[in-house]
Amino acid sequence: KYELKSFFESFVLALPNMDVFREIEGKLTDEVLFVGCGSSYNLALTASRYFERVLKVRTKVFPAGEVAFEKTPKLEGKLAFLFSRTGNTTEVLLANEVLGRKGFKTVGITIEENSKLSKESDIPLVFPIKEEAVVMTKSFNMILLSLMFMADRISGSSVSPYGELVEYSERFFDISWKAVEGIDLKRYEHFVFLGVAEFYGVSLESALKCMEMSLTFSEAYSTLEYRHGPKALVDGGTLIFVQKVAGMDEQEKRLKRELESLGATVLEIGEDGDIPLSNDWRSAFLRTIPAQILGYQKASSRGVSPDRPPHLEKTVTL
Ligand code: F1P
Repeated sequence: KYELKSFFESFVLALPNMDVFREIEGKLTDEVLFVGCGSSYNLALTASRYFERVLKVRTKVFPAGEVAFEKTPKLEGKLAFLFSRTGNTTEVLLANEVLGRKGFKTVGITIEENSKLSKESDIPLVFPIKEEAVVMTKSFNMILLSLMFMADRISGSSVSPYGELVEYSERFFDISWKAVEGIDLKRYEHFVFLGVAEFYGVSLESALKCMEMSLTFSEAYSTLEYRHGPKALVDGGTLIFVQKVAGMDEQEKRLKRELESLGATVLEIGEDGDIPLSNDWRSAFLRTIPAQILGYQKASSRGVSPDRPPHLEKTVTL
């Protein structure tokens, strides 16, 4: 919790001296690619939506495996962001090679200075974050915060909400912890995460987190998509998190009523929600925290390790 605050402060101080920042700034005129695997794909998806929103750039997002084996539509543009916490995931490295051959400048976003991605990408962007666990948690939040902040700085939009959100992060963590602690987790074997736009990326990441950490069936949808089929699986063992968004109050209320009438428990994250938070898109970097806590607490209640899921390695190689 404390770490997020000190990381943010040092990132803000370092930003004006980052060459990478100026290089990126000058190359945002064409379509920009966002590429990654797993949590890093969810990070790419979430960041791309915010870049589109504030910088008015066109973006395309691909799982690295589709770029690596050239299964995408024709790729246009000059700049590609490649995300990999460890910087050694095979598909991301192959995607970096393919994009290089196609004339893209690649920005390698990672936390490992000595990784292949930081050496092989044209513009390495290495964040000073330490994360030992196999499952990616704080790197997701911190890298997302940094990229959104960068996008706002480049576009000249206000960055003051970040200060307030980072300030609120410790309380948000505590509130989320208590909210999850208040749930009888043994009752639930099905977790659902709903959100739109940036908060859809956050929901995908939330579901992946709960699945990896607690080995519980978890899924994510764009909020109203959930009514178009997936709700057939709702019962008393379903716990649903809705990421609230400005301008959809009425729809969210009706959805909550409907899902509760089917037996589900629904928790809302956002303004006037069960876990209160600003509805500003900039709050995206905090919105995975309730799921990270849920994954942790559910794993504890099942006696499994939230840090080391079976069959999974920190770096997935092909
Ligand atoms: C990608 C990833 C992680 C996941 C697990 C396996 O890694 O899929 O998202 O949590 O650790 O690898 P990376 O390319 O970001 O290092």
